[in-house]
Amino acid sequence: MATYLPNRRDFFRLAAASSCAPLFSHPAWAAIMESEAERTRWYRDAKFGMFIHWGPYSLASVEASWPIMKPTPGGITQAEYEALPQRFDPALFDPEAFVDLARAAGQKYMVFTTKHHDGFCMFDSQYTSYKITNTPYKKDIVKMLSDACHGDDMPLGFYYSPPDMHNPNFRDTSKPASANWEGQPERPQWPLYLQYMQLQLTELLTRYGPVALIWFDGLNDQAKYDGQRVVDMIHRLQPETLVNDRIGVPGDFETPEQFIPTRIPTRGIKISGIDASASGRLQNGVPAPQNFQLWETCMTINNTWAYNKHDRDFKSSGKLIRSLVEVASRGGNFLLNVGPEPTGQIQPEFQERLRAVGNWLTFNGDAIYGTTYGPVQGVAGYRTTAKNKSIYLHMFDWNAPAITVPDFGAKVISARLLAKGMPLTFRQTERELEVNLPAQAPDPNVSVIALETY
Ligand code: FHN
Repeated sequence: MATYLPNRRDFFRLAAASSCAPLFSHPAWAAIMESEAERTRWYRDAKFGMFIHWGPYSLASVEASWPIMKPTPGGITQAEYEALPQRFDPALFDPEAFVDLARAAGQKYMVFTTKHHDGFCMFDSQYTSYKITNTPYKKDIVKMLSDACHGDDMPLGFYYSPPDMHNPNFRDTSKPASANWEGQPERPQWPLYLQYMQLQLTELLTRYGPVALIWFDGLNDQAKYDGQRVVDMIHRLQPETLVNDRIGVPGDFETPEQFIPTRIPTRGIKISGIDASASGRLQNGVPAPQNFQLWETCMTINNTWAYNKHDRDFKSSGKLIRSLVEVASRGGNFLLNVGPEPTGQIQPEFQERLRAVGNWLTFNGDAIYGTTYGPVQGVAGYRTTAKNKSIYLHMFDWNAPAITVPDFGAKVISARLLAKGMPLTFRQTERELEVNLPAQAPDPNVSVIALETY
Protein backbone atom coordinates (compact mmCIF):
# COMPACT_ATOMS: atom_id res chain seq x y z
CA MET A 1 0.00 0.00 0.00
CA ALA A 2 1.60 3.24 -1.11
CA THR A 3 1.89 5.81 1.69
CA TYR A 4 -0.27 8.86 1.08
CA LEU A 5 1.70 11.87 -0.04
CA PRO A 6 -0.03 15.22 -0.40
CA ASN A 7 -0.17 16.01 -4.07
CA ARG A 8 0.82 19.42 -5.36
CA ARG A 9 -2.71 20.81 -4.95
CA ASP A 10 -3.02 19.52 -1.37
CA PHE A 11 0.39 20.97 -0.55
CA PHE A 12 -0.74 24.44 -1.51
CA ARG A 13 -4.02 23.98 0.35
CA LEU A 14 -2.11 22.91 3.47
CA ALA A 15 0.29 25.80 3.17
CA ALA A 16 -2.47 28.31 2.59
CA ALA A 17 -4.45 26.94 5.54
CA SER A 18 -1.46 27.48 7.79
CA SER A 19 -1.30 31.04 6.38
CA CYS A 20 2.22 30.66 5.10
CA ALA A 21 3.32 30.81 1.53
CA PRO A 22 4.14 27.39 0.01
CA LEU A 23 7.77 26.81 0.91
CA PHE A 24 9.47 24.86 -1.82
CA SER A 25 12.09 23.85 0.72
CA HIS A 26 9.28 22.36 2.85
CA PRO A 27 9.77 18.58 3.32
CA ALA A 28 6.29 18.02 1.84
CA TRP A 29 7.38 19.68 -1.39
CA ALA A 30 10.39 17.35 -1.70
CA ALA A 31 8.06 14.42 -1.05
CA ILE A 32 5.65 15.68 -3.72
CA MET A 33 8.46 16.03 -6.22
CA GLU A 34 9.62 12.51 -5.48
CA SER A 35 6.16 11.00 -5.78
CA GLU A 36 5.55 12.89 -9.04
CA ALA A 37 8.90 11.73 -10.36
CA GLU A 38 7.94 8.13 -9.67
CA ARG A 39 4.52 8.46 -11.34
CA THR A 40 5.94 10.03 -14.48
CA ARG A 41 9.16 8.00 -14.72
CA TRP A 42 7.92 5.55 -17.41
CA TYR A 43 6.63 8.51 -19.44
CA ARG A 44 9.79 10.61 -19.13
CA ASP A 45 11.91 7.61 -20.12
CA ALA A 46 9.64 6.64 -23.05
CA LYS A 47 10.29 9.94 -24.88
CA PHE A 48 8.56 8.98 -28.15
CA GLY A 49 4.90 8.04 -28.67
CA MET A 50 2.35 7.43 -31.42
CA PHE A 51 -0.73 9.67 -31.60
CA ILE A 52 -3.65 8.15 -33.54
CA HIS A 53 -6.51 10.29 -34.87
CA TRP A 54 -9.09 7.95 -36.33
CA GLY A 55 -12.86 7.93 -36.88
CA PRO A 56 -15.52 7.92 -39.63
CA TYR A 57 -14.20 11.34 -40.77
CA SER A 58 -11.34 9.38 -42.42
CA LEU A 59 -13.86 8.37 -45.12
CA ALA A 60 -14.08 11.98 -46.32
CA SER A 61 -10.41 13.00 -46.17
CA VAL A 62 -11.33 15.90 -43.89
CA GLU A 63 -9.96 17.02 -40.53
CA ALA A 64 -11.60 15.53 -37.43
CA SER A 65 -14.61 17.56 -36.23
CA TRP A 66 -13.56 21.00 -37.51
CA PRO A 67 -15.56 20.75 -40.77
CA ILE A 68 -18.78 20.98 -38.70
CA MET A 69 -17.42 23.44 -36.11
CA LYS A 70 -15.97 25.82 -38.67
CA PRO A 71 -17.44 24.80 -42.06
CA THR A 72 -15.81 26.06 -45.26
CA PRO A 73 -17.75 27.07 -48.37
CA GLY A 74 -18.16 24.05 -50.65
CA GLY A 75 -16.88 21.74 -47.94
CA ILE A 76 -18.63 18.74 -46.43
CA THR A 77 -21.93 19.68 -44.77
CA GLN A 78 -22.76 18.82 -41.16
CA ALA A 79 -25.43 16.38 -42.38
CA GLU A 80 -22.94 14.65 -44.69
CA TYR A 81 -20.30 14.54 -41.93
CA GLU A 82 -22.72 13.12 -39.36
CA ALA A 83 -23.85 10.45 -41.85
CA LEU A 84 -20.32 9.08 -42.30
CA PRO A 85 -20.62 6.47 -39.47
CA GLN A 86 -23.37 4.76 -41.49
CA ARG A 87 -20.71 3.58 -43.95
CA PHE A 88 -17.68 3.25 -41.69
CA ASP A 89 -16.42 -0.34 -41.96
CA PRO A 90 -12.59 -0.56 -41.62
CA ALA A 91 -12.42 -4.21 -42.61
CA LEU A 92 -8.59 -4.23 -42.80
CA PHE A 93 -8.06 -2.85 -39.28
CA ASP A 94 -5.49 -4.97 -37.44
CA PRO A 95 -4.70 -3.59 -33.97
CA GLU A 96 -1.57 -5.72 -33.71
CA ALA A 97 -0.29 -4.10 -36.89
CA PHE A 98 -0.71 -0.67 -35.26
CA VAL A 99 1.30 -1.81 -32.24
CA ASP A 100 3.93 -3.46 -34.47
CA LEU A 101 4.35 -0.23 -36.44
CA ALA A 102 4.75 1.80 -33.24
CA ARG A 103 7.39 -0.69 -32.07
CA ALA A 104 9.17 -0.49 -35.45
CA ALA A 105 9.17 3.29 -35.12
CA GLY A 106 10.68 3.12 -31.64
CA GLN A 107 7.51 4.61 -30.15
CA LYS A 108 7.10 3.52 -26.53
CA TYR A 109 3.46 4.53 -25.91
CA MET A 110 0.31 5.18 -27.93
CA VAL A 111 -2.52 7.70 -27.56
CA PHE A 112 -5.82 6.96 -29.34
CA THR A 113 -8.84 9.23 -30.04
CA THR A 114 -11.66 7.58 -28.11
CA LYS A 115 -13.93 10.58 -28.74
CA HIS A 116 -13.03 13.69 -30.75
CA HIS A 117 -14.95 17.00 -30.66
CA ASP A 118 -17.62 15.55 -33.00
CA GLY A 119 -18.79 13.36 -30.12
CA PHE A 120 -18.49 10.08 -32.03
CA CYS A 121 -17.27 7.31 -29.72
CA MET A 122 -14.75 4.77 -31.00
CA PHE A 123 -15.70 2.66 -27.97
CA ASP A 124 -18.94 0.91 -27.01
CA SER A 125 -20.25 3.53 -24.58
CA GLN A 126 -23.59 2.74 -23.00
CA TYR A 127 -24.40 6.45 -22.77
CA THR A 128 -24.76 7.24 -26.46
CA SER A 129 -25.88 5.60 -29.70
CA TYR A 130 -23.35 7.69 -31.69
CA LYS A 131 -20.63 5.09 -31.50
CA ILE A 132 -18.54 2.54 -33.37
CA THR A 133 -20.73 -0.45 -32.43
CA ASN A 134 -23.60 1.21 -34.31
CA THR A 135 -21.69 1.21 -37.61
CA PRO A 136 -21.34 -1.56 -40.21
CA TYR A 137 -18.08 -2.43 -38.43
CA LYS A 138 -19.92 -3.14 -35.14
CA LYS A 139 -16.77 -3.92 -33.09
CA ASP A 140 -15.34 -1.86 -30.20
CA ILE A 141 -12.10 -0.48 -31.71
CA VAL A 142 -10.84 0.86 -28.38
CA LYS A 143 -11.25 -2.63 -26.88
CA MET A 144 -9.41 -4.22 -29.81
CA LEU A 145 -6.53 -1.75 -29.59
CA SER A 146 -6.29 -1.90 -25.80
CA ASP A 147 -6.17 -5.71 -25.90
CA ALA A 148 -3.38 -5.57 -28.50
CA CYS A 149 -1.44 -2.99 -26.49
CA HIS A 150 -1.75 -4.82 -23.18
CA GLY A 151 -0.79 -8.05 -24.92
CA ASP A 152 2.44 -6.37 -26.02
CA ASP A 153 3.13 -4.29 -22.87
CA MET A 154 2.62 -1.12 -24.88
CA PRO A 155 1.29 1.70 -22.65
CA LEU A 156 -1.96 3.03 -24.15
CA GLY A 157 -3.42 6.47 -23.42
CA PHE A 158 -6.85 7.77 -24.33
CA TYR A 159 -7.46 11.06 -26.09
CA TYR A 160 -10.86 12.34 -24.91
CA SER A 161 -12.48 15.58 -26.08
CA PRO A 162 -14.47 17.55 -23.51
CA PRO A 163 -16.11 19.51 -26.39
CA ASP A 164 -18.88 17.28 -27.82
CA MET A 165 -20.89 18.54 -30.81
CA HIS A 166 -23.35 15.63 -30.65
CA ASN A 167 -24.45 15.92 -27.02
CA PRO A 168 -27.55 18.13 -26.49
CA ASN A 169 -26.40 18.99 -22.96
CA PHE A 170 -23.09 20.36 -24.31
CA ARG A 171 -24.81 22.64 -26.83
CA ASP A 172 -28.24 23.36 -28.34
CA THR A 173 -28.10 20.73 -31.10
CA SER A 174 -31.13 22.21 -32.82
CA LYS A 175 -28.64 24.72 -34.19
CA PRO A 176 -25.64 23.95 -36.45
CA ALA A 177 -22.44 23.15 -34.56
CA SER A 178 -20.86 26.26 -36.08
CA ALA A 179 -23.30 28.37 -34.02
CA ASN A 180 -22.30 27.11 -30.56
CA TRP A 181 -19.30 24.74 -30.91
CA GLU A 182 -17.66 26.18 -27.78
CA GLY A 183 -20.48 24.77 -25.64
CA GLN A 184 -23.11 26.46 -23.49
CA PRO A 185 -22.20 26.18 -19.80
CA GLU A 186 -24.79 28.84 -19.01
CA ARG A 187 -27.63 26.43 -19.84
CA PRO A 188 -29.28 24.43 -17.03
CA GLN A 189 -28.37 21.22 -18.88
CA TRP A 190 -24.62 21.82 -18.47
CA PRO A 191 -24.22 19.73 -15.26
CA LEU A 192 -25.79 16.82 -17.15
CA TYR A 193 -23.03 17.09 -19.75
CA LEU A 194 -20.34 17.09 -17.05
CA GLN A 195 -21.99 13.96 -15.62
CA TYR A 196 -21.96 12.37 -19.11
CA MET A 197 -18.22 13.06 -19.35
CA GLN A 198 -17.62 11.49 -15.94
CA LEU A 199 -19.66 8.41 -16.88
CA GLN A 200 -17.77 7.93 -20.14
CA LEU A 201 -14.40 8.44 -18.47
CA THR A 202 -15.47 5.84 -15.90
CA GLU A 203 -16.20 3.43 -18.75
CA LEU A 204 -12.78 4.09 -20.27
CA LEU A 205 -11.02 3.66 -16.91
CA THR A 206 -12.82 0.50 -15.81
CA ARG A 207 -13.37 -1.55 -18.98
CA TYR A 208 -10.13 -1.34 -20.96
CA GLY A 209 -7.39 -2.28 -18.51
CA PRO A 210 -4.60 0.01 -17.35
CA VAL A 211 -4.87 3.48 -18.91
CA ALA A 212 -1.43 5.05 -19.19
CA LEU A 213 -2.74 8.59 -19.60
CA ILE A 214 -5.78 10.68 -20.43
CA TRP A 215 -5.11 13.23 -23.16
CA PHE A 216 -7.84 15.85 -22.81
CA ASP A 217 -8.35 18.35 -25.60
CA GLY A 218 -10.49 21.06 -24.04
CA LEU A 219 -9.85 23.83 -26.57
CA ASN A 220 -10.78 27.22 -25.00
CA ASP A 221 -12.40 28.32 -21.69
CA GLN A 222 -11.48 24.98 -20.16
CA ALA A 223 -12.53 26.06 -16.63
CA LYS A 224 -16.13 25.18 -17.62
CA TYR A 225 -15.28 21.47 -17.37
CA ASP A 226 -14.56 21.51 -13.59
CA GLY A 227 -11.26 19.80 -14.39
CA GLN A 228 -10.02 19.14 -10.86
CA ARG A 229 -13.12 17.10 -10.09
CA VAL A 230 -12.51 15.11 -13.27
CA VAL A 231 -8.83 14.53 -12.46
CA ASP A 232 -9.65 13.47 -8.90
CA MET A 233 -12.16 10.95 -10.26
CA ILE A 234 -9.57 9.60 -12.71
CA HIS A 235 -7.10 9.06 -9.88
CA ARG A 236 -9.70 7.36 -7.71
CA LEU A 237 -10.18 4.81 -10.50
CA GLN A 238 -6.55 4.52 -11.67
CA PRO A 239 -4.08 6.43 -9.42
CA GLU A 240 -1.17 5.96 -11.85
CA THR A 241 -2.93 7.39 -14.90
CA LEU A 242 -1.22 10.58 -16.06
CA VAL A 243 -3.30 13.53 -17.22
CA ASN A 244 -2.26 16.32 -19.58
CA ASP A 245 -2.92 20.07 -19.21
CA ARG A 246 -6.00 20.56 -21.41
CA ILE A 247 -8.99 20.40 -19.06
CA GLY A 248 -8.44 23.66 -17.26
CA VAL A 249 -6.10 22.53 -14.46
CA PRO A 250 -2.30 21.96 -14.42
CA GLY A 251 -1.56 18.44 -15.56
CA ASP A 252 1.35 16.01 -15.36
CA PHE A 253 2.71 17.44 -18.61
CA GLU A 254 2.19 20.42 -20.91
CA THR A 255 1.30 19.94 -24.56
CA PRO A 256 2.74 22.37 -27.15
CA GLU A 257 1.15 21.47 -30.45
CA GLN A 258 2.85 21.43 -33.86
CA PHE A 259 5.88 23.29 -32.51
CA ILE A 260 8.97 22.64 -30.40
CA PRO A 261 9.79 25.22 -27.68
CA THR A 262 13.18 26.88 -28.19
CA ARG A 263 13.84 26.76 -24.42
CA ILE A 264 13.69 24.09 -21.73
CA PRO A 265 10.22 24.59 -20.19
CA THR A 266 10.12 25.48 -16.49
CA ARG A 267 7.40 25.30 -13.86
CA GLY A 268 5.18 28.34 -13.64
CA ILE A 269 5.98 29.67 -17.13
CA LYS A 270 3.31 28.27 -19.45
CA ILE A 271 4.64 27.16 -22.84
CA SER A 272 3.20 29.42 -25.54
CA GLY A 273 3.56 30.26 -29.18
CA ILE A 274 6.43 32.67 -28.43
CA ASP A 275 8.44 29.58 -27.52
CA ALA A 276 8.03 28.17 -31.02
CA SER A 277 11.25 27.34 -32.84
CA ALA A 278 10.24 29.46 -35.80
CA SER A 279 9.92 32.55 -33.65
CA GLY A 280 13.45 32.82 -32.46
CA ARG A 281 16.89 31.48 -31.77
CA LEU A 282 17.58 28.57 -29.45
CA GLN A 283 17.86 29.58 -25.81
CA ASN A 284 20.72 28.38 -23.64
CA GLY A 285 19.28 28.25 -20.14
CA VAL A 286 19.57 24.98 -18.21
CA PRO A 287 17.12 24.86 -15.25
CA ALA A 288 17.61 23.02 -11.97
CA PRO A 289 15.77 19.67 -12.09
CA GLN A 290 13.14 20.75 -9.57
CA ASN A 291 12.18 23.68 -11.81
CA PHE A 292 11.78 21.61 -14.96
CA GLN A 293 8.26 21.40 -16.42
CA LEU A 294 7.51 18.06 -18.09
CA TRP A 295 6.16 18.53 -21.61
CA GLU A 296 5.26 16.82 -24.86
CA THR A 297 5.11 18.20 -28.41
CA CYS A 298 2.40 16.58 -30.53
CA MET A 299 2.92 16.82 -34.29
CA THR A 300 1.58 15.53 -37.59
CA ILE A 301 3.71 13.90 -40.29
CA ASN A 302 1.92 15.93 -42.97
CA ASN A 303 -0.41 18.78 -41.92
CA THR A 304 -3.60 17.01 -40.90
CA TRP A 305 -4.44 14.96 -37.80
CA ALA A 306 -7.00 12.84 -39.60
CA TYR A 307 -6.36 10.84 -42.78
CA ASN A 308 -6.40 13.12 -45.82
CA LYS A 309 -5.47 11.70 -49.22
CA HIS A 310 -5.02 15.24 -50.55
CA ASP A 311 -2.38 16.25 -47.98
CA ARG A 312 0.89 15.22 -49.60
CA ASP A 313 3.05 17.64 -47.59
CA PHE A 314 5.01 15.01 -45.65
CA LYS A 315 7.91 15.93 -43.39
CA SER A 316 11.07 14.06 -44.36
CA SER A 317 12.46 11.26 -42.18
CA GLY A 318 15.48 13.46 -41.47
CA LYS A 319 13.23 16.29 -40.30
CA LEU A 320 11.34 13.92 -38.01
CA ILE A 321 14.58 12.50 -36.55
CA ARG A 322 15.89 16.00 -35.88
CA SER A 323 12.54 16.97 -34.33
CA LEU A 324 12.79 14.01 -31.97
CA VAL A 325 16.33 15.09 -31.03
CA GLU A 326 15.25 18.72 -30.55
CA VAL A 327 12.47 17.64 -28.20
CA ALA A 328 14.58 15.14 -26.22
CA SER A 329 17.43 17.65 -25.88
CA ARG A 330 15.04 19.93 -23.96
CA GLY A 331 13.68 17.13 -21.81
CA GLY A 332 10.39 16.65 -23.67
CA ASN A 333 8.40 13.86 -25.27
CA PHE A 334 7.52 13.65 -28.96
CA LEU A 335 4.00 12.42 -29.79
CA LEU A 336 4.00 11.85 -33.55
CA ASN A 337 0.62 11.38 -35.19
CA VAL A 338 -0.84 8.99 -37.73
CA GLY A 339 -4.33 9.27 -39.22
CA PRO A 340 -5.36 5.76 -40.37
CA GLU A 341 -7.25 5.30 -43.65
CA PRO A 342 -10.98 4.36 -43.66
CA THR A 343 -9.87 0.80 -44.43
CA GLY A 344 -7.98 0.61 -41.13
CA GLN A 345 -4.55 0.70 -42.77
CA ILE A 346 -1.81 3.27 -42.16
CA GLN A 347 -0.63 4.88 -45.39
CA PRO A 348 2.79 3.89 -46.78
CA GLU A 349 4.21 7.42 -46.57
CA PHE A 350 3.68 7.39 -42.78
CA GLN A 351 5.00 3.84 -42.42
CA GLU A 352 8.17 4.64 -44.40
CA ARG A 353 9.00 7.65 -42.21
CA LEU A 354 8.16 5.95 -38.93
CA ARG A 355 10.35 2.96 -39.80
CA ALA A 356 13.20 5.30 -40.74
CA VAL A 357 12.99 6.99 -37.32
CA GLY A 358 12.90 3.55 -35.73
CA ASN A 359 16.00 2.51 -37.66
CA TRP A 360 17.85 5.59 -36.41
CA LEU A 361 16.75 4.77 -32.86
CA THR A 362 18.01 1.20 -33.23
CA PHE A 363 21.54 2.62 -33.36
CA ASN A 364 21.08 5.81 -31.32
CA GLY A 365 18.24 5.07 -28.90
CA ASP A 366 20.57 5.14 -25.87
CA ALA A 367 20.95 8.88 -26.49
CA ILE A 368 17.15 9.38 -26.39
CA TYR A 369 15.37 6.88 -24.13
CA GLY A 370 15.73 7.54 -20.40
CA THR A 371 17.61 10.78 -21.00
CA THR A 372 16.87 14.31 -19.92
CA TYR A 373 17.94 17.69 -21.24
CA GLY A 374 21.68 18.03 -21.81
CA PRO A 375 24.12 20.50 -20.18
CA VAL A 376 24.79 22.46 -23.38
CA GLN A 377 21.88 24.32 -24.94
CA GLY A 378 21.41 26.96 -27.61
CA VAL A 379 24.23 25.89 -29.99
CA ALA A 380 23.20 25.66 -33.64
CA GLY A 381 25.45 22.78 -34.72
CA TYR A 382 24.50 20.17 -32.10
CA ARG A 383 22.09 19.26 -29.30
CA THR A 384 22.81 17.46 -26.03
CA THR A 385 21.00 14.92 -23.89
CA ALA A 386 22.16 13.37 -20.62
CA LYS A 387 21.65 10.10 -18.78
CA ASN A 388 23.49 9.23 -15.53
CA LYS A 389 27.22 9.81 -16.28
CA SER A 390 26.72 9.85 -20.06
CA ILE A 391 26.37 12.99 -22.15
CA TYR A 392 25.38 12.72 -25.81
CA LEU A 393 26.28 15.21 -28.53
CA HIS A 394 23.73 15.00 -31.36
CA MET A 395 25.57 16.44 -34.35
CA PHE A 396 23.41 18.44 -36.76
CA ASP A 397 26.52 19.83 -38.49
CA TRP A 398 29.60 17.68 -39.12
CA ASN A 399 32.65 19.91 -39.17
CA ALA A 400 35.56 17.50 -39.19
CA PRO A 401 38.35 17.33 -38.08
CA ALA A 402 37.01 18.24 -34.62
CA ILE A 403 34.19 19.66 -32.56
CA THR A 404 34.95 22.08 -29.73
CA VAL A 405 32.52 22.41 -26.82
CA PRO A 406 33.25 25.46 -24.62
CA ASP A 407 32.66 25.50 -20.85
CA PHE A 408 32.20 21.75 -20.70
CA GLY A 409 32.16 21.28 -16.93
CA ALA A 410 32.09 17.51 -16.64
CA LYS A 411 35.41 15.58 -16.70
CA VAL A 412 35.33 13.28 -19.74
CA ILE A 413 36.67 9.72 -19.41
CA SER A 414 35.96 8.53 -22.97
CA ALA A 415 34.33 9.52 -26.26
CA ARG A 416 32.91 7.31 -29.01
CA LEU A 417 30.61 7.32 -31.98
CA LEU A 418 27.45 5.83 -30.46
CA ALA A 419 26.17 4.05 -33.57
CA LYS A 420 29.43 2.33 -34.43
CA GLY A 421 31.05 2.19 -31.00
CA MET A 422 34.15 3.70 -32.60
CA PRO A 423 36.41 5.38 -29.97
CA LEU A 424 37.25 9.03 -30.57
CA THR A 425 40.30 10.89 -29.28
CA PHE A 426 39.73 14.13 -27.39
CA ARG A 427 41.50 16.91 -25.50
CA GLN A 428 39.99 18.68 -22.46
CA THR A 429 41.13 21.81 -20.65
CA GLU A 430 39.52 23.86 -17.90
CA ARG A 431 37.78 25.88 -20.58
CA GLU A 432 36.81 23.50 -23.34
CA LEU A 433 36.48 19.98 -24.73
CA GLU A 434 37.70 19.13 -28.22
CA VAL A 435 36.71 15.81 -29.82
CA ASN A 436 38.40 14.63 -33.01
CA LEU A 437 36.01 13.47 -35.72
CA PRO A 438 36.35 11.15 -38.72
CA ALA A 439 35.96 12.83 -42.09
CA GLN A 440 32.64 11.12 -42.82
CA ALA A 441 29.60 11.51 -40.54
CA PRO A 442 28.24 8.02 -39.76
CA ASP A 443 24.61 9.11 -40.16
CA PRO A 444 23.14 11.35 -42.89
CA ASN A 445 20.71 12.99 -40.46
CA VAL A 446 22.10 13.06 -36.90
CA SER A 447 25.33 11.40 -35.75
CA VAL A 448 25.72 10.93 -32.00
CA ILE A 449 28.92 11.21 -29.94
CA ALA A 450 28.71 9.47 -26.55
CA LEU A 451 30.81 10.98 -23.76
CA GLU A 452 31.34 9.08 -20.53
CA THR A 453 32.15 11.34 -17.58
CA TYR A 454 33.34 10.95 -14.00
O1 FHN B 1 -8.91 20.40 -32.54
C1 FHN B 1 -7.95 19.46 -32.16
C2 FHN B 1 -7.29 18.84 -33.35
O2 FHN B 1 -8.24 18.20 -34.16
C3 FHN B 1 -6.29 17.81 -32.85
O3 FHN B 1 -6.98 16.80 -32.13
C4 FHN B 1 -5.25 18.50 -31.99
C5 FHN B 1 -4.27 17.48 -31.45
O4 FHN B 1 -3.69 17.95 -30.31
N1 FHN B 1 -5.90 19.19 -30.88
C6 FHN B 1 -6.93 20.13 -31.24
C7 FHN B 1 -6.34 21.39 -31.85
O5 FHN B 1 -5.55 22.02 -30.87
